[in-house]
Amino acid sequence: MDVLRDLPEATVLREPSDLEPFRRDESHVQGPRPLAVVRPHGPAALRELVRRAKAEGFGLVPRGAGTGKAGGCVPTERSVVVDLSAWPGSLQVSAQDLSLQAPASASLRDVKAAAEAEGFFYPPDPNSWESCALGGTLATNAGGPNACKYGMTRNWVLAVEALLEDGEIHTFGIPSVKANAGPNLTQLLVGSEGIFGLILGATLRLMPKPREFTTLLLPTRHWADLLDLPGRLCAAGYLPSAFEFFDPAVLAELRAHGPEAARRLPGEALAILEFDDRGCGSETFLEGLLDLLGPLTEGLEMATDERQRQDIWAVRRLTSAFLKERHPRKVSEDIVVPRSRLKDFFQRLEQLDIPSVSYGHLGDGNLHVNLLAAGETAPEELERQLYDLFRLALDLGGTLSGEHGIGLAKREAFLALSHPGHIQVLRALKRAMDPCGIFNPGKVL
Ligand code: 2HG
Ligand code: ZN
Repeated sequence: MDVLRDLPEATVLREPSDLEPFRRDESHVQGPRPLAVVRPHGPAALRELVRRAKAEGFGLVPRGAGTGKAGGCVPTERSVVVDLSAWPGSLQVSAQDLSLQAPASASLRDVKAAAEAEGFFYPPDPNSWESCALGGTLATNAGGPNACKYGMTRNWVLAVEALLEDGEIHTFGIPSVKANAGPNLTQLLVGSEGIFGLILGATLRLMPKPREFTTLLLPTRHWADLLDLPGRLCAAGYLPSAFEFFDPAVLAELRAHGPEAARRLPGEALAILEFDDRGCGSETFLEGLLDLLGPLTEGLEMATDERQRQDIWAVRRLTSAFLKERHPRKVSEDIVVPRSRLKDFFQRLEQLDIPSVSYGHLGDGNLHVNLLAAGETAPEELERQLYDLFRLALDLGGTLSGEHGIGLAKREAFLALSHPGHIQVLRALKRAMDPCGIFNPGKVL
C-alpha cells in the first residue's frame, strides 16, 4: 500500500534509484532505503504527513542539504525522508531589529550573503557553509571556526517555526534578544536534531559586520607549544574570532599531497589565528599580541590584504574533504575539551592506543580527531578506540561532540557514556513532545 498516495502540496520520490542518495549524509554511516522522499511545498503536506505517520507507524526524517556529519538525516527502518529543500519562504532582513528571517530551505551561503548585503554579519560558519541548508544548521546547532568568539548557531537564533506532533506549524520566540516569558522552547528545538519536531524556518540575530581583520599563519617547530596558546590568549583578554590548527601529521599530508597552496605551508604544526575586533590592526593591539606569542612569532606570516586572508582560509576549508578523499573510510570525530586542558588531552591521547591525526578548532577546544585507518580496523577495536577517545574527553571535563551532533553515528556512545539523569530527562521530553515517536526515530536517544 502506498502510504503517501495523493499527498497534497508535495513532490514524492519513490523510485529506488531516486531514493538511494538519501541513505547517506557526509558521515561514515549509511541507513536503509527510505520508504519515500517527500518534498513538502506547503502546510497541508506536513499536516497529512504527521497524520499518516501516526496512523501507519512510519518515521519522519528531516533533511536539508545532506551535509551533516553524524547521520542525523540518514533514514532508519520504515521512515520517510522529509526533504525540506523546496519549503517556501524568502529571506528578509530587518535592519532595525538586527534580524533576518529565512526558511529552512535557504542555503547558509545565501543567508550570510543577505546579511552582508545590508552591512550585517551572521557569524555561524560550519565548514559546509557554501553548500549546507540553514535548516540543517538549526537542527544540528552547527559550529565552525567563528564559534571561538561568537558561539554556536543557537546563539544567533531568536525564533523558530517548527512542525510539532499535532501536525501544525508553531512559532517560538520573537525578533528580540530579550524574551523571557517562560522557559525557552526556541532553544529546546535548536540542536534537537529533529527528534522533537521539524524546524521549518527561523528568525536569526545579526550584528554589524566586522570591518577589520588580523589573520595570522603561525607555524611552530614544536607542536606542543601551540597547545597552551588559546588559554593564554583568552586569559590576557585576546579572544580570537577563530583559532584553527593542523597537527604535524595532517600538515605533512597536506604538504605532500594537497593542492598547490597547501604545499607551501610552513612549520611542523600550524595554527591559523584571526581577530576581528575594531582596532585589531593597530600597533598597540599587535604589539600586545606579539608579546604574548613570544618565541612563536618566529616564522609568523600575516595576511596583508583580503586575498591573502582568503588564501589562508582556503587551505583550512578544504582539509576535511581532502582527508576524506585520501581516506574514504576514515572516521572523523569532533570531541571537545576545555581549552585549559588541551595540553593534557594530547599528552594522554599519546598514551592511548588510538592511531589518529587531528586538526580543527583549537581556540574553543573542539578537535577533529580523525581515525584514518577506521575502515581497515576490526569493528570491536574501532569501538574500543572511539570509546577511549570519548572517555578521555569526558574525563577532562569535555564532551563527545562539539558541533556535529549525535545523530546515528554517536548514538550508542552518547547513551552509554552520558549521565543517566541526562538521558532520563531527554527521554521524558521526547515522550511529551513526540508521544508516537514519529520524529527522526532512532536518532540521539
Ligand atoms: C571542519 O571543521 C568540519 O572542517 C568538518 O567540521 C570536520 O570532516 C570533519 O570531521
Ligand atoms: Zn569543524
